[in-house]
Amino acid sequence: MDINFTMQKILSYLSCHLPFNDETTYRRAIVINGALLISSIFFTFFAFFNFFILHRENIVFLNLSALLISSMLLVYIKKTKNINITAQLSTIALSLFLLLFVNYAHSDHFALIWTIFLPIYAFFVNGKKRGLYFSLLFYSILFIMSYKGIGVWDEGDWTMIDWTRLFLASLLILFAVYLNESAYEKYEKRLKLSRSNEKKLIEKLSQLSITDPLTKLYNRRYYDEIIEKMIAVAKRNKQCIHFFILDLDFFKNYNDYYGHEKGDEILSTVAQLLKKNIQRRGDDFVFRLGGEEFAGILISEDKEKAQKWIAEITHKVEALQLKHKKSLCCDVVTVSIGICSRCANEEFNAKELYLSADKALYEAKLQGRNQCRVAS
Ligand code: GH3
Ligand code: MG
Ligand code: MG
Repeated sequence: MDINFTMQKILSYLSCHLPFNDETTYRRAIVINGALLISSIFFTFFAFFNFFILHRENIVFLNLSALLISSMLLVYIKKTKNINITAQLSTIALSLFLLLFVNYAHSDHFALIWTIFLPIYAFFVNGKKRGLYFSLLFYSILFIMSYKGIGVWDEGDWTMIDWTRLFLASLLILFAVYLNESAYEKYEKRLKLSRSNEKKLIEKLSQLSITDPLTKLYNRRYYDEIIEKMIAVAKRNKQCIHFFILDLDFFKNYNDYYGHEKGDEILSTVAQLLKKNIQRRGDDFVFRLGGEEFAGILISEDKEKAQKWIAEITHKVEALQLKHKKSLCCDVVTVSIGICSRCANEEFNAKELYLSADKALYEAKLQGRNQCRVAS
């Protein structure tokens, strides 16, 4: 038998099959369920033992009441998965049981020893603050009760020294569990903080890994990642996908004449224009594929309208009137575009889409640049 596997099964059962994303709740669920389960078994045994062997009917009544409450709480926690309420109810039940038990048994047979379980349980399942309230309330009653028992309990054998021992030992255990819980809560807070920082960092990193640093557009990596998905979306929605590649005209000449920095500014300006005009809906994307080459994806039913909209980009870039003295086609910065539109009923894939758009772009360049060509 695989011990680890069995233990996992037991823990999963005791944790009410809660997801392991909140350690505190998970830990509390296990402790509460485990305690309720064990007490149900023990109280069944004690009830039999006290009734048939010791003939202590008073205690039997107490045992059966505890068994009933434990079982009811077990059903409650399984049904509602409300860990907080069950924690409080079970702590109250345990306090009442221990106080009644001490009241019946006094200090006979070390009966008082069982009271150490109250602070341990209360802190474990309720946390530092509520655990302290429950424990202090419990001890206030216990200490008064046991103080009143001095010279009375155990035919006068329960003395002031015994009471002082109980008092000191109880305070000591209360202090120890309080410290333990405080340390745990502090550690947990820190863990949560570092986890949330880690999450933010991962989000930032993954955002960075798909963003072009200069233009802040999506990069080629993201294009590779998303293109298949977008084709699937278009096919599923019975729509058309419009893919285009945009390339700046005579951009090498621009760099050579105006300098690389000015060239970068042009790239950013064109990128912003693209973003503003194309990436307006959730299904539209623009990318910087590399160098002075951009791409875009649009999904829509109306093929002509989409192509017209994309072709408009050439006019919009020209309208920016960014001086380009070394362009051989105009005196301002211009772009050439190749579009490939494919609809759900056609057979195509990402590679074909790209090659067709690239071919159309090549034709646009060949035809004199500053224009848009649509692949057949
Ligand atoms: P065509 O009209 O045929 O596209 O000619 P072109 O000069 O634009 O094309 P070519 O491929 O010959 O040159 C591309 C130039 O783009 C080369 C390089 O100077 C420029 N470039 C590529 N990446 C960057 C960049 O990150 N910043 C800047 N400023 N320029 C870049
Ligand atoms: Mg170019
Ligand atoms: Mg190029």
